[in-house]
Amino acid sequence: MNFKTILFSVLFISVPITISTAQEVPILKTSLVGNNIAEFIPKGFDKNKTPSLILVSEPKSKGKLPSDWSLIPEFALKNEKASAVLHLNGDISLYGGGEVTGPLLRNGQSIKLWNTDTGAYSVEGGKRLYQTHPWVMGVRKDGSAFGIIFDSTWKAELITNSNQIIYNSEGALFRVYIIDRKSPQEVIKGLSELTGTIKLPPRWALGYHQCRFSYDSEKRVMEIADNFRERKIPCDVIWMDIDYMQGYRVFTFDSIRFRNPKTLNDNLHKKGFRAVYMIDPGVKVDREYSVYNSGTQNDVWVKKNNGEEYHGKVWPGDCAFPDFTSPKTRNWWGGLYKDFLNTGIDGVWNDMNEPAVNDNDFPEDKRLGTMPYDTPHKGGDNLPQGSHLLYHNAYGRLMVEASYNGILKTNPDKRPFLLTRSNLLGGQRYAATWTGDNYAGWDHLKLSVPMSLTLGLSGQPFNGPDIGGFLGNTDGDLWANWLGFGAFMPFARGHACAGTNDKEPWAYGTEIEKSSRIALERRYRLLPYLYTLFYESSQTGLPVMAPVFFADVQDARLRSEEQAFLLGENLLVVPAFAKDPILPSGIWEELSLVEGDKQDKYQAKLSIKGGSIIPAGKIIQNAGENSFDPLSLLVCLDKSGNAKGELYVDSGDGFGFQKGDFALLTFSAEKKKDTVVIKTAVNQGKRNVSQEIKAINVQLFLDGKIYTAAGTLKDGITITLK
Ligand code: NBV
Repeated sequence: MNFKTILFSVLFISVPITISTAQEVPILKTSLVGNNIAEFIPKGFDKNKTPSLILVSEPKSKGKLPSDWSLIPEFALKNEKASAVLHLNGDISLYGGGEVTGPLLRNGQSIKLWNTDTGAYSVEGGKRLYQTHPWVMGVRKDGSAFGIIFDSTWKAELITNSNQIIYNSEGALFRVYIIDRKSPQEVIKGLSELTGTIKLPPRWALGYHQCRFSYDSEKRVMEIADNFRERKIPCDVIWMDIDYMQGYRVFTFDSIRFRNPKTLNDNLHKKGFRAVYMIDPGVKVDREYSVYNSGTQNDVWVKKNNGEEYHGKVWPGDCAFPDFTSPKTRNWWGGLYKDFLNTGIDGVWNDMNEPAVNDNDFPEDKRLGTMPYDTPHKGGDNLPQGSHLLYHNAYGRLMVEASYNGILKTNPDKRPFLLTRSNLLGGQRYAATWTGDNYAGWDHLKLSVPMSLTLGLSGQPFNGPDIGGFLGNTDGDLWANWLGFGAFMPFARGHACAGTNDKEPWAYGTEIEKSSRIALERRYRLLPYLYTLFYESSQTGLPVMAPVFFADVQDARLRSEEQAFLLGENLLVVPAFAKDPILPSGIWEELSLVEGDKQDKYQAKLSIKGGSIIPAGKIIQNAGENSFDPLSLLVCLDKSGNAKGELYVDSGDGFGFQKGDFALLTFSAEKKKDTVVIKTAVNQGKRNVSQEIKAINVQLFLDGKIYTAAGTLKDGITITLK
């Protein structure tokens, strides 16, 4: 600590004022821990004060930092609070920070890293949300880029000014990792080398999800499901929000309204739906309740400094909270999923895991909305004992680790699908996410694009907003506009808060229902492409939904475009609301995927990139139906008359793909005089797809015209351009 005490004389009174200045902390060790990834360890860093919950594993030194390495953090301590600064030179576009409101381009922005239940994004002007991503990416003028991880979970703020990046924490010294590579895409790959990637989701999770707080009886759930099928609106998942529980007790079912969860789930399955149920961390303090009693017996609860159980109010009233820092607690929590999932539940939704605590009965200046900062957490294995100030930002992340492992243990042959509201950088390894409680307004509709893009640029590709807006009533116009592009976001779910109007695709009359059907049919046609993108993302960490500047990282015009976005590299999505979006140059041909889509004012405009082949399927009602009957190849040639694309195929669930039961097909097109020849090859994998993919239809988009041809995988296809 470095205190300067100044005696301040005001009139005749001497007032001692203590001013503390930050003390610089030298760097103890630097090394390369990957391809152009540097590690910086400040002197005095102690893993027992700042453990890493972000990195996938402990980095190993791979040699010395090159002498011309330019980005070096400066560490400091002030009143035992550690910070780091990076000085930037030149014109750099900044991105990242995870779940943020405000613009995609983060120059001149700041956020607070303290996971908070922030309905309508209203806390601190939307600068503090549900998740923590101490991560910034910078893209230089020439398209080369760097990324910085501040490897800490302590309460913090992150300031991204054009000339310096500042990370001020309220805790001990931490390590910094800097990736410096030739493009933002390579930097994101570096991020995933350090923090991991998403796991390949089950194919059904890429379909449309319908949610409400809450469909509150088995009967209502089936009515919703039946409506989708009768109206022929594609949908894969119906969600059960908290009202399915018995008095909000997690892992229970209401004895009247959800009396037969097994039958309900079976009935949903018969109609091609999956069922996702909510689980919160707060466990009702109730001595008649088996989960509470079992937690007490296993000594899993967070306890106060005086050794008493910490209790906080959530939905069920007074709750105890599992101390997820302890491996024993995580294991216990994971075990609770067994009987629960055995009712046929397909996926889990972890909510309120900031953790959010309702302390509204406290005077305003005493409210924290979570546990007191000094509440201790046990730790265990490689996590030290530590305060809530250290572990708060990791609470959701540790909860989803426990949930993920429990779900996988129960159903080892299925890919877990888990959605979480709170998380931490690197937590994409366990769960997908959504952007919390937005509201039904045009500003939040527009904001949902940069929010999702920024999560994708922060290692979390599997994300999306509550389509239609959660809080407040939604009108048909807003709904259809939102779904018109939301249908192309990685996680596509409609949701609605209790007390708001019905927000299903048919709730706004026949015109909007028709537009909703078109939007979702378009998504379902693109499932083969989308699934391929998720597969690639699970390998590389690259975002599924990417900013337009990814199309040309040297084109300075594109750096702040946040209305239009890319799906993968080959599809450009321009939402109907977009006014004068800045689009990448080069060949882009407009696509039609469903009859009438181009004429419908709510649909996003979709364009295929020159040089690419997008695999598409037929319109199906759920992801379990055969998409490839026939497979469509959408082809757009580059300037030299070539195009290529990929399709990943596997069984859609389970882990057979890890043993080779998949096929990665590659397609190529080549123009020779008046013909275009399309060839396919199996590039990787042992799956025989000849039974799945029998016929192929090709649509070639060339100079505003469409040419079609049909063929088979084996024979290849030739299109005559006359
Ligand atoms: O469980 C109810 C809601 C849920 O619908 C929403 O998606 C979460 O973000 N939950 C928050 C609790 C509070 C809602 C006001």
